[in-house]
Amino acid sequence: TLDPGRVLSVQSHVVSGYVGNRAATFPLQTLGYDVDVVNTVQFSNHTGYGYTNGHKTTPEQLTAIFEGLATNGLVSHYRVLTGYVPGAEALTVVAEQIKKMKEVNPEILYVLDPVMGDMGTGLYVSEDVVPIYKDMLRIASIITPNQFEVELLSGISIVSMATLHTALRQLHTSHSLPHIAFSSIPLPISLVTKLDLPAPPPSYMCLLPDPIPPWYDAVGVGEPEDEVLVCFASTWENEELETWAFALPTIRGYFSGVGDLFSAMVLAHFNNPESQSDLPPLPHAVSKALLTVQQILLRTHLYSLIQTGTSGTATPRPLHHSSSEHHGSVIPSDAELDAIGP
Ligand code: PXL
Repeated sequence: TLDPGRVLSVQSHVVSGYVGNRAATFPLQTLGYDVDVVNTVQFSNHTGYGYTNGHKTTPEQLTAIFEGLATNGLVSHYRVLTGYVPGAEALTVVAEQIKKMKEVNPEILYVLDPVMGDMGTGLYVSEDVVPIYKDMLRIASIITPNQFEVELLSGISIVSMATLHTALRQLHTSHSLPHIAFSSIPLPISLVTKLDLPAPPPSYMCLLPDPIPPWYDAVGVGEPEDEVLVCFASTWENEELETWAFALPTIRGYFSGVGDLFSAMVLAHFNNPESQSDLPPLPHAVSKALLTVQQILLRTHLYSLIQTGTSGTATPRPLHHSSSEHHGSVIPSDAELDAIGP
């Protein structure tokens, strides 16, 4: 039998910084989950630094870990999450493990984050993982790709709302994939409110605070008039597609591990009896996840402003620390931050 409070998280470990399991584990624990952590790599730091040292967990080592868990009867996770797996052979071992778990318990909730790269950075895993991820789509309950990953998986380049819609529909229909949470794409707000999508149009949810706090622009949160991030969630059920769009303020900073935190929070809030609402399961989980991510990013951004003066760059750390005076007067209080939300 499955334990609804247990999570199996298969992602990277970095010694310094917070991506992969280092971004997912603690937030999941604060929500009460018992998190079993398999590290696919142990790196000094994330790959965005340009230089990374450390090692990848070999396919044999991953097989041994899964075997040990199974032999001791320790595989009863209802929630399973996979993220950064840099090589095809290792990913095949992970896929086989999840297939085995699903054969025994088909109701397992499997959130697949096909971590492969980003629009700015390009591919940061071996390219032979792409066909394996395509094959894994049929065992996933929810996938949490970014634009780069949707394009790789669907083979469709996203240049308009119509092509985005076609790509999402293709991923759902050709792999019987129930849910996609497409982590955000920057769009002007004017576009979002009259989304030119083919039918059915998405339900639109605005996660921008109203009114916009006076300190927003001063600390580097984009004015919603010109820049918002839009996240799309879609559910394919009874041969029908339902879509939701969420608008969020852009924070002008450089962050890593945001997608990893997002996928963990979607996993945590989907079909969680302690976290229910009137919304269907996917938009409920996505809105909860987005609000958590937004709060953490805002606090990280403000912390970085206080540490570094004006750069607002979370990582990699600047070499020179300057004074925090410049922003001192506009940094909002915890109470002001807590008040943010739709
Ligand atoms: O955030 C995705 C991610 C996970 N793990 C490692 C990474 C990255 C992105 O750069 O380098 C090791």
